Amino acid sequence: MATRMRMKTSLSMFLPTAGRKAATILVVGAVLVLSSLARAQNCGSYVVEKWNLEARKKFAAQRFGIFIHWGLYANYAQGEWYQQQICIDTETYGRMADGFCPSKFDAKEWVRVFKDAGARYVTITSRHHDGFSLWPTKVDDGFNIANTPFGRDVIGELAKACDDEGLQLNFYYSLMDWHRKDYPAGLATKKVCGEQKGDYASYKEFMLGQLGELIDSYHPGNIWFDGEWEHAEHQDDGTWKRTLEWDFDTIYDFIHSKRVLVANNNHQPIRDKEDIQLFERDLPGENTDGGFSANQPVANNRPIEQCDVIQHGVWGYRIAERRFCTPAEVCAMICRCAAKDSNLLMNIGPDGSGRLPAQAVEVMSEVGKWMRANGDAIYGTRGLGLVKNADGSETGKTKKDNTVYVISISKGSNVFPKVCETPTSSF
Ligand code: JFZ
Repeated sequence: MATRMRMKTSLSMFLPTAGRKAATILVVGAVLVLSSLARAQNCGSYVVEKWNLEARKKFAAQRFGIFIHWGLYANYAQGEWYQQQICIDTETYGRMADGFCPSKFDAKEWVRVFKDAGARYVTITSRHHDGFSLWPTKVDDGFNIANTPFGRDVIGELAKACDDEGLQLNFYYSLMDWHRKDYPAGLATKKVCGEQKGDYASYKEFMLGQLGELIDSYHPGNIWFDGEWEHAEHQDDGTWKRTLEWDFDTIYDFIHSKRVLVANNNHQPIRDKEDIQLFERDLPGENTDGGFSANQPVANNRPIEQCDVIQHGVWGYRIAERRFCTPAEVCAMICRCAAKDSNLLMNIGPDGSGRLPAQAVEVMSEVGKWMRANGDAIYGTRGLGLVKNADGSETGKTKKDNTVYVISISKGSNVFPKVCETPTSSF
């Protein structure tokens, strides 16, 4: 728990002018308004297809995945929001493409580490908010990996390595964009691009083109959207309004037509066509992260995934940040998630040379040892709940076939969770 508390962050970190208080009010208000808008977008006649239900089940059974935040920002080594935080204009930031040459990138080695840690899938930032694509996309203005000295297809190499080792690859895809002129700037983007009106029809066409490329070329299990949340604005009369109609119906239908699942990190109640519910640095239903998931009800008929960071407070690599979760803390997170019937997507930010931070590799290797001994209590189980005990420890329960797993999670950051198997009949 201590780790979770330390890793808390707030929207105010990202906002240009609003103070912490205003930011909190903004998030809560945005959640309230977007909640009703989200409901309005539900399409009552939507029927989930069989392939989709099966894919959701398969995803939930995987229980543990690795999140990778990697892009040009790794060269700055200041986290993935650096461009926005210090206001580097698009043109200047773009020059970093000329200096992107991660000669140590080795997809096979990454996958060896992930698999050894016990992960069953990988979700990578195919394109983060800076708008730089990690594959040689044909539909953008050239702001992609093909136009760097490196030139190799990072996504393609990772897809091949994952495929060879039986890991599912998924793609984070940013809706928000700090690079393109046709993207209508929202709250966070305005700081970099000013009051850019954009042309959403054109931007949407671009996104659909990229999503089609990604899916047809690399066959992901899901597309993991992020950035919708920057388009809710506070009005003087105290009301809130959505500042962009994303037309998710069209986007989601397109992805589903290719038999790929949809997830959206929007901190909203789930929409009909969203297949996986996401919780960012917060356990489903606890809403303790200071705003992000306040008021986000847990969907009772969807797989759930909680994402979290191994390196304190950042997703993209930050060179000065030496605090990492301990192996026992990561295992405790996996257990808490499983008890809450959720997957854990644990993030690692590789550096500008293409290496996974050495500390992360060490931690993951220990996590793997625990997972090999205790994975029965995690993979393919359903969560039966998590309770906090008077002494600060927690007890989680999971179930598979005729076995209930009772998991004791201690307070200390170096004590690994303990699993006890019990036949269902004794409950
Ligand atoms: C988003 C990204 O901005 C971040 O860089 C990372 O990729 C993470 C997984 O997702 O984080 C958020 C999400 C929502 C808000 C702020 C940051 N929000 O609601 O203000």
